[in-house]
Amino acid sequence: MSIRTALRTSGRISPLAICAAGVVFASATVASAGPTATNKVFEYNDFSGNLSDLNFVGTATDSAGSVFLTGNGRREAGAVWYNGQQIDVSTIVDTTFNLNVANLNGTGADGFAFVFQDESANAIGGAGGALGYADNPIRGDVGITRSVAIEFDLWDNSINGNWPDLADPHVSVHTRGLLSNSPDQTFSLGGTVIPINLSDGAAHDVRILYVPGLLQIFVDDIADTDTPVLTVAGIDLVNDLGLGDNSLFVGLTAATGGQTNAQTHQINSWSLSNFVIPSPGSLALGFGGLGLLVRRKRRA
Ligand SMILES: [Ca+2]
Ligand SMILES: [Ca+2]
Repeated sequence: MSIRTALRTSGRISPLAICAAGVVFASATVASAGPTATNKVFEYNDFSGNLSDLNFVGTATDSAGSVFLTGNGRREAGAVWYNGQQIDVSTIVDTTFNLNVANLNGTGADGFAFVFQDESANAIGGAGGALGYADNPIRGDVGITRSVAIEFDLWDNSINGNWPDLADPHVSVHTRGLLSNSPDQTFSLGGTVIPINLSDGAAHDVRILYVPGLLQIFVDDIADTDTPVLTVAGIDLVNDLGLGDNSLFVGLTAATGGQTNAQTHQINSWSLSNFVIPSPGSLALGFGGLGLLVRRKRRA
């Protein structure tokens, strides 16, 4: 698809237009300025093949072509990290995964998260409402340091009096910068209750799109022209996490709690691409700025 077509088919500047622009930049305009094309870092259509680039931590394991971050036992916490390389977060990062949350013994708890972190490829946070990425002050578990977590929280811990939380289900972006992460809503950069029952046992698609300065989260409707369930502006992973090398581990975490309503968290597929923005000055731009960049390149 050409940039012109990509722009015409969307009422706004879409990620597709940005990706299309990247192909053009790479092939025609900035061949001497370094890599600019969309780069598929990894793609697991299922988890039946070579998994040597994945680190399984805690209760996470692979079975029958899927990754199970937790079983449906109590107080489980699991994580899977891509360990083939750290991801360059000075670029656009576009990741998609498919999962089922099932085997509920009750109404379901606790949820899962996609996590950027600079701690280690063996990092794990607390169980229960800590979702495998965060502190759990009730249990004394310590969360993952230097991390930003996009949580998909399926249990409202405020009703237990644990910590401030949103109604379930909700999506929320959490960080404490260099300190261990926290599930407390006080440390959310943005969150919203979503009208999608992620605990229904069915497969759901999740897409996370990070442009330095802007984070967008899509659930089920994940096409470029779809509306994200949550957009958080003003987030810059390199600066917010004090990175020296612009790169982070990425992974998925999940947890169950002490109640009888534990659930499995089953990942069926996962892919990640990045796209290097060609202009050093464009790193702070959102989609509007990138759109200007696209149009400028078209005229050039
Ligand atoms: Ca919660
Ligand atoms: Ca929460």
